[in-house]
Amino acid sequence: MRIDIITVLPEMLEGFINQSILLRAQKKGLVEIHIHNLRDYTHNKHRKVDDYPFGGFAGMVMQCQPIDECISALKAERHYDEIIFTTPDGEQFNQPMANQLSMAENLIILCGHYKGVDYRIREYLITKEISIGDYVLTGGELAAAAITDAVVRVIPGVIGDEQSALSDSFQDNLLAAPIYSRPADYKGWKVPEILLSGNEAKIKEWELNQAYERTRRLRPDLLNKKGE
Ligand code: 6GU
Repeated sequence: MRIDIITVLPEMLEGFINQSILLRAQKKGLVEIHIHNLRDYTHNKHRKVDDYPFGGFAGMVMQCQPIDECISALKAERHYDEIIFTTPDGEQFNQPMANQLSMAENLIILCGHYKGVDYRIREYLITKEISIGDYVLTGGELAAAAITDAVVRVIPGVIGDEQSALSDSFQDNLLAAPIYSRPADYKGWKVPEILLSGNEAKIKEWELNQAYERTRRLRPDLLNKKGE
């Protein structure tokens, strides 16, 4: 899969995508992530990408031309399954959306600046608008990073033990059970006895009960979604 991210703050994303699991996924050839600096698509001396809004409103607006030319250049090379715009008024991102996007061949993510993008971009070029939650960030870069991370990690082969992506919290609308490592007793803080028993069936049963108990207590809303 290939992800093209368009931003005015490329450094913010470069660091993020070249670390840890995202870096390894790229090295393994499971994903290509390309960051595009929107300023490279301007034609003015100061590489300016925004201008005053019509109507006398406050703030600045990212103009159509650089965004259109960047997206057009990408679309001339390959077909894109979705052209995503990150914005707080988009559809709320969740695990099913990440799973679905992970099956795409090519994605564009345009990092939005709220109020700040000429609406014609959204009307004519964008196919999907995504928010990562009900709060406002200064820009869409952090949202693009979150989406990229969640999408890439569910691509088969990205996480060593494939089971582990499937058994995540939210994959089945259940929170994960608690997990522990050695030592079994640290300063008197003990690991649940059952996990040391070697009884696989009992351990599985404990894990599922814990998952239900934690979901009921912390995220009862998820139980209503089960089986949806
Ligand atoms: Cl996608 N962008 C911005 N600027 N703020 C957000 C967001 C996106 N999602 C939640 N808050």
